[in-house]
Amino acid sequence: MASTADVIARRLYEAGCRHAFGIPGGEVLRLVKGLTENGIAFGLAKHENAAGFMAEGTYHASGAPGVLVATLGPGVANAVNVVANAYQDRVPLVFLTGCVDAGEALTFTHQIFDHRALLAPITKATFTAVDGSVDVVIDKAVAIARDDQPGPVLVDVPIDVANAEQPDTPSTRRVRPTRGVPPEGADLERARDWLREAARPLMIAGIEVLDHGAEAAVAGFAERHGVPLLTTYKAKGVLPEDHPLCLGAAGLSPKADALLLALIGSSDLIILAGYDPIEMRAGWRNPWPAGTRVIELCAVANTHYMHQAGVSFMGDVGAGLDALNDSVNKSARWPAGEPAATRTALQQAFAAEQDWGPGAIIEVTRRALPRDTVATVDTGAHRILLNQMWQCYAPRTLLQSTGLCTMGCALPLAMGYKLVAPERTVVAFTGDAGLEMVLGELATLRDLGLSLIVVVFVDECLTLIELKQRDAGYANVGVDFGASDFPAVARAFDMHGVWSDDRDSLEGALGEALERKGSTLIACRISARAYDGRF
Ligand SMILES: Cc1ncc(C[n+]2csc(CCOP(=O)(O)OP(=O)(O)O)c2C)c(N)n1
Repeated sequence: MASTADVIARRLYEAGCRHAFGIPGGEVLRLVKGLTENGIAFGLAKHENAAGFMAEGTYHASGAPGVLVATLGPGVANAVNVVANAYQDRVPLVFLTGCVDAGEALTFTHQIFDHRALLAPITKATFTAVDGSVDVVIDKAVAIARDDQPGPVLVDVPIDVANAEQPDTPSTRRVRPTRGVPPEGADLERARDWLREAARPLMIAGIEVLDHGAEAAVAGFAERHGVPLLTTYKAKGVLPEDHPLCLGAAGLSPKADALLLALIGSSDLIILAGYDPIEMRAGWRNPWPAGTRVIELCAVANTHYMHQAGVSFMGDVGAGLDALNDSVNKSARWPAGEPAATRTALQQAFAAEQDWGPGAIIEVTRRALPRDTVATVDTGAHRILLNQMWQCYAPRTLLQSTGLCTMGCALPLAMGYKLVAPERTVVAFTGDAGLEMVLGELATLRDLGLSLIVVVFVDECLTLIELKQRDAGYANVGVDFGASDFPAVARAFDMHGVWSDDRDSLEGALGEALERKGSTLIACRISARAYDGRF
């Protein structure tokens, strides 16, 4: 016999999980004890939302599902945002919660609501742990969380089940299924013909390339067939962004869209490699002229209708590209050189300010930090500019919320990643409002003893929203806020904190941060109008 908590913890451990995050309440104490006694360290956060992002950070570093723990009622309610994020951003997250027993819930109301009903629309599945079948429940939860498309699964554990002993049965774990069959038949022949005949092919890669470990297949395909590649924000770095075939990333920048959508418009074959349009603006609805040849390789059936493709293969993205590889085109692609011209135009459009501004901050930081730095970025004006300017040289080296686009993710994502990969340089970029949303987690950073670099774009404004407000001709309301002494706040949490107002001071602060044991916060003061016309 083993306790419920032990069974859950052991199955998570077998799935590669080594960290869980959350805030305990009486109803999950038994679970927390089980996790820690079975090799899964429990990280105490200040808010369940941030704890969920720490869990996501561990996933990007380890490949194992993130584990979030919250107690009943307010704990679950606090986690709604990060669960929605895991759903929209395709993050495998096992969410463990406690609840009162079904019988008790009939006559007891304090802190009680239906956790499963609350989270149903933003989870892939929800379970209530069942006495005698706890192993099946947790195995299913892990499998569903990891299956295409990855996402969050709730396991609500009633107190009497948490305290029960479970039979020590052999695992019923399902073998992870092989993804689909490679493309074949008439559609494959058609796709090969299209590739052979294409003079101006273009590939768009998205998150499913990362989910399927198809990065090398994408890079190899682009090079072999001379196909330029653009990516979503999540797939940045699938091809090193200084590679001549790489056109950078698209997502939220109208300025980048104008250049990239024009190139798409002149292409005669679009290859969608694991491209999930949940990251894209409305301008990416059917972004190519009607009749354009489009080959789609996707993990799940295209039910979003953001676009349609002439040929759509559902299955493993890498295997799909390999099947197309047979096709040989002997003539030069893009004889008029449009992709190279677009690359140059993008570089000019997103050149850094000569002296100081958000672009200069991004440029100086990219140059000062190692090539394999892992960056996280929060939501706001700074993120849009950063995605266009910050070059990634490997996948999963810029973490962010691109489906839900929530604020308050950059700091905890960086913390989770650094915990699993202490040897990597990890920098979190955040707006001042985004940081103030999760300021308490600086205490968690202190308690976890991590060495991070936090770069804050300080403009005392919700700039992205202020831009929209001004564009709409509305009065300035609810977007400006007062000055905070961020370096002093950092020092209060045992971090090193400095102001930076120019390129030299930022470069110096980053150099010192790299040498320092412990975390550094660099508060970069910029004007509230610094993003005007920038993206
Ligand atoms: C949780 C959450 N609340 C509100 C928003 C809407 N929103 C998007 S960007 C933004 C402003 C962020 O301000 P700041 O962190 O200072 O970054 P900046 O835009 O100034 O770069 C807001 C309020 C959001 N995306 N997420």
